[in-house]
Amino acid sequence: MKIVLASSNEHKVKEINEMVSGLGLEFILPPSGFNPEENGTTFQENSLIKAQAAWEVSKTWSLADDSGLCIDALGGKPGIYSARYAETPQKRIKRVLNEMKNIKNRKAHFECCMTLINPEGKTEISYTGECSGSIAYEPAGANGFGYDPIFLIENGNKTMAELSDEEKNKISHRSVALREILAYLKEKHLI
Ligand code: ITT
Repeated sequence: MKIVLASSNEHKVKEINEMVSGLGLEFILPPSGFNPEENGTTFQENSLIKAQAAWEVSKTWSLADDSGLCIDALGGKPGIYSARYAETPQKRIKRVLNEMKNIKNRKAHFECCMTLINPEGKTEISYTGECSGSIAYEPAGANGFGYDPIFLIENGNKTMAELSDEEKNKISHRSVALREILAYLKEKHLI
């Protein structure tokens, strides 16, 4: 089964394809013309906007991933603005560390809302996965992407960027959401 992945983030595409290897599923990039305006106010709204945009240009199964880092002490920020919090990933990390300077409550979580649309254009399932942790005082590790170097995993003293791909894919917000999508597809005998 082929599913269009409504994303232009190569890291997401890589992680998702790693997680479905051997399942007879193939995620393909959207055809040209895919350029959604992410003007929703929640992960779920943006996820739906992206899935619908991918469906518009492909008219086939489409899956979107809208995700981000939510920090308790910052009232949930950067949240849906995670990808736009500063110009580059390094600058985004710097901004977060700066805003968290002198803040003791480091609690945070990653969120990922996946939305699956069928070839008729109807939403089949939308599910949000979370991964809890906290914000480190300085970056560590070189794996993963985005905010991984400053996200300390729960019950561990490692950042997400110090985990192997396999370790990250076992606990990530993305894997929690994807497992639900895969369970749904299996239940419907689609995979
Ligand atoms: P698409 O919309 O094309 O999928 P995007 O990167 O703009 O790509 P989002 O709007 O969903 O995607 O923003 C996600 C941002 O949240 C991403 O750019 C990272 O900064 C952050 N993020 C999401 N998942 C992450 C992860 O697993 N590790 C680290 N940072 C993550």
